[in-house]
Amino acid sequence: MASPVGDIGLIGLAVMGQNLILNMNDKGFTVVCYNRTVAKVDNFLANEAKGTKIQGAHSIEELVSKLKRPRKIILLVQAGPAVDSFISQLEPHLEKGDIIIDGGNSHYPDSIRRTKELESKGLLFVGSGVSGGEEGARHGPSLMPGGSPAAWPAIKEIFQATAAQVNGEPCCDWVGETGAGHYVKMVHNGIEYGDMQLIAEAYDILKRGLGLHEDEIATIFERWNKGVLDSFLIELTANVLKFKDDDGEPLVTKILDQAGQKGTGKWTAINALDAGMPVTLIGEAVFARCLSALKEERIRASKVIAGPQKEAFRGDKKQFIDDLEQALYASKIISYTQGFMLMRQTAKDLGWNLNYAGIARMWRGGCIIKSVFLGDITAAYTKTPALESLLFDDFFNKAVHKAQPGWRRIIAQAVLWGIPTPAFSTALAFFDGYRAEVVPANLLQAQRDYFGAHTFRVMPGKENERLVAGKDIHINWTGRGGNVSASTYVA
Ligand code: 2AM
Repeated sequence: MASPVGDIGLIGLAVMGQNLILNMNDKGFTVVCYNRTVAKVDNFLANEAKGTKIQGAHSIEELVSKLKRPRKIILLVQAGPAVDSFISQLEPHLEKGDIIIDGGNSHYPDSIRRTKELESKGLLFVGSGVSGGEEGARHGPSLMPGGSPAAWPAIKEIFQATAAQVNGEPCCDWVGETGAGHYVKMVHNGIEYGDMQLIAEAYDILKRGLGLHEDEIATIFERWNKGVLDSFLIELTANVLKFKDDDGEPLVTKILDQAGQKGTGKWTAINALDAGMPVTLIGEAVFARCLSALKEERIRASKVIAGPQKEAFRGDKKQFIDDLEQALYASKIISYTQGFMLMRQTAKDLGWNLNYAGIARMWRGGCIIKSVFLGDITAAYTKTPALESLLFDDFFNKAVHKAQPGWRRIIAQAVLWGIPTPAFSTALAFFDGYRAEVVPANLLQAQRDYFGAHTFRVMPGKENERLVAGKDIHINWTGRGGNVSASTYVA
């Protein structure tokens, strides 16, 4: 039998799979493809893959037999049971050191489980985030591989060549252990929710606050796209705003204001709650979509709940628009600060060594949140790999200080207008809380101890005979009831 020619195998010939195969083929790799509905293999070979080096297989056995060792097989199938089904079909045909890669939208706990299961059988597993949609898959996605570290040297060349390139650097690097690749993809999607919500709030302020037309707003976004906000989502928004329906009206004004969601933002918010990390902006972005979905109820409420009297804007419009740019920028800095805080905490909880500079670099191109801004985050984490918070980095610290006055003015004005800015506002609330040496949690602790004998600790410097440092103290606040609380020092 002839020696195998395939550099990599790919199972799943839906659009993402087909495009990724064509992309890898363009980069000079020989890809062998397979699909559950086998007719799709022949169809693909006779059409999109015609005239390429792409090979087909009509069974799992044939697929495996056509691959060079260690064998590398990417699954691009529906997340869930289909992935497990293909893994168990592949296993009997694979040998020690072979690599199964899941490039689908799997939830990271599944990837943690699959890494452990396959490693226990001598095989290697990679769960890779793939971002950038069909276009990205075809011409260069952001690839976020994590899983068995031993797999990385074997797949590095193919992955980095296939990924988007920014300034000659691939938007793909090793993310970390077990489920880290799919985890980071999930956080990417959460951050995407936040970025989109911030842009939507800026649009609302410009439209309902300043009373601007979509064409004028598009021009503002185009200008912003040349500055600190330079990003795919800002560019896309300008294009959306300019797009006209057949009657000349901006099409966006005819779209029902009820946002859908597929769940990755929600997963990120749930993870933030589980990790105990204040990732408030993504949370608000998810809730804003939930509120939007209550269309019928909002219509009823709009008839019976009045807001403030609408007043025309009498200030300096140019200054206001510049303030808004700064408000968006500062809020975005907060959102990414929170996202990286979450990744750090999860890495700690799960024992992952995450490559933060690498993560920012992977997101710089190929994906929905790609931006110039991510280059600055890459620089911050390259300079200080163990950076505790983006706000401690000089560049971002200066940026947020510069943005602060305008950011506050925008939120104040929006509040007076009655225009909701959940993402802008929560970013500022986080900022003010984060920079506060003392927050009113002293009172929360007193309340908890008052009603539930939950105890508290003494503030350093305020110790005395009954308020002893390092002890869980309970006070009998009312002079009634018991002094008892579980494992407590009773003062
Ligand atoms: P199909 O073409 O045979 O439907 C996206 O739906 C991809 O996932 C397709 O390649 C599809 O294969 C595959 N897929 C979806 N559910 C599957 C399952 N339960 N088992 C195997 N493949 C599945």
